[in-house]
Amino acid sequence: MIDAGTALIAVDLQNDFCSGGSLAVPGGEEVVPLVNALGRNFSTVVLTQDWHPAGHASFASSHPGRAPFEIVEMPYGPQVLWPDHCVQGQAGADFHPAIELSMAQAVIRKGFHRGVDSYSGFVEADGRTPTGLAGYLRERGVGRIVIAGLATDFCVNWTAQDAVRGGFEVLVVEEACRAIDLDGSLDRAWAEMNALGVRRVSMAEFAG
Ligand code: VGL
Ligand code: ZN
Repeated sequence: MIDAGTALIAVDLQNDFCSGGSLAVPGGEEVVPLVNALGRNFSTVVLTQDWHPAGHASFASSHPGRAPFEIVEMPYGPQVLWPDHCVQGQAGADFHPAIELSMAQAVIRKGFHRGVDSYSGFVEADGRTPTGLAGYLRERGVGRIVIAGLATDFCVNWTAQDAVRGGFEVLVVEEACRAIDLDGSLDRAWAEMNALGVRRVSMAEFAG
């Protein structure tokens, strides 16, 4: 068992990011058994859940004349437009049925403000609205965070970066993540995480 000062954060393991979902990440469901295996070795496990209201600003359908994967300028910076996904209360927003939910002690929902996206589990895309996750972890004595899930180049990347900025030591388990990879975003994500001191690790470090 890994000490309680190290938390596993499993990012956005939801139906819409798996095969058949509206924003399917290639191979997304393949990480589910890996995350389950990790989770069994951690005493502190948190799940994040992308949780958008209908008509969310990150949906291309909310921007007349725009198509998914185009980029628009929002008050807080550039925003990739996505197909409608992870709409509150719909099946696409549910966790993948094979995730062992019993291992998770908290679910952090994000992206619920209509006008602001939140790839990060810590801070919304405006760069200043916290979700409360840092305080939750700190109060529980967590100093080290291990991240797995979807998608490597968006929600995993932003969560990892904000975790470093929040003062945590951060490790990302590469095989337990899958990427969207838009125009080189996966390589950029690893470069950004690397520059901040995020450690890229393999399953063998945490699940035997
Ligand atoms: C995500 C795009 C939009 C993710 C969430 O989980 O990486 N990507 N919303
Ligand atoms: Zn989203």
